[in-house]
Amino acid sequence: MKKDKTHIHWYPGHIAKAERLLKEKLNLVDVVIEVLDARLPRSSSYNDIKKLLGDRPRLLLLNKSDLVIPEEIKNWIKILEEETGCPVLTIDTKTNRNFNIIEKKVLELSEPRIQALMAKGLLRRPARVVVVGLPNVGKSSIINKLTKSSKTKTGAKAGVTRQQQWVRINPNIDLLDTPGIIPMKQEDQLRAKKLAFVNSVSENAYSSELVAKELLELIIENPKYTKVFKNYYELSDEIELSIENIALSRNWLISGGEPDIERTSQYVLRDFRDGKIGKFILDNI
Ligand SMILES: Nc1nc2c(ncn2[C@@H]2O[C@H](COP(=O)(O)OP(=O)(O)OP(=O)(O)O)[C@@H](O)[C@H]2O)c(=O)[nH]1
Ligand SMILES: [Mg+2]
Repeated sequence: MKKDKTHIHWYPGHIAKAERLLKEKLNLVDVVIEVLDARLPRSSSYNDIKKLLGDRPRLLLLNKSDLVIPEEIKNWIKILEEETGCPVLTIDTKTNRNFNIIEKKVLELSEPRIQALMAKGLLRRPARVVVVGLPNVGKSSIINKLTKSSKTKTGAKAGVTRQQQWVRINPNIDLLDTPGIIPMKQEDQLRAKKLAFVNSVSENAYSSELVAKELLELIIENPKYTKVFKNYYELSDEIELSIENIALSRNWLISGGEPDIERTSQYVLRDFRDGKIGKFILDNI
């Protein structure tokens, strides 16, 4: 059967299993660290997390903040804190920005739960923490930094992480060394597309040509971002921002001099994901 690659598909069987695995991990811990992609402060969050968490406190980390403009993400911190009632930090695993604050926040969030155990006559124990998030948001990179080792595999593709154990990252914090992977089941195609732009959707779920085209369609809605793209690909103001025009400008052609749409689409996605073109937040406030 030929795959329909014009829509991004979610697989219900996989989702049920992923939700069960996630729930098992969440049940083990006092505090949940939810990792978001700073380029998608809303679209990379998990709608159903409150239901899964019960009364467990949550810390939100906007990772990959090296790929966004600091003033733009500041607005989102306020919005997310108001909407969720959870503390929010912008971090990135490249410069370790704000990493020293993570443990402090986790201790603050876990303390009421530890106190409640002690009130029942139990001895103080380290807070138990798990890192959760969508594919490719940087969960493994964050766990590696927190455990200060490279035991946990990191990779550029969606869905690299498998198997688990506790790592004591501080005398008062035990971290699960494997993350909880949040399943993607959004029926919302715009959100699905945005996740594909940042590579949070497995690459065989869609065609790069379509995703790159739709990325440009979204960028064109924002004049400032359009300018950044045009500067990068050396397109003048009067030329439309399109895959064809980027191919022609860059001389990415197939025999006969036609624009090489497939290769150009892949290059545009790569340049965008690597932050080469510029810094972008793709959700609207
Ligand atoms: N620019 C940038 N890239 C990052 C950052 N953190 C992680 N990455 C990159 O993002 C990609 C995914 O990182 P991982 O740590 O493997 O992400 P993950 O959430 O564990 O991914 P899965 O295991 O596939 O679910 C890798 O190529 C990392 O190098 C960051 O702060 N900034
Ligand atoms: Mg991983």
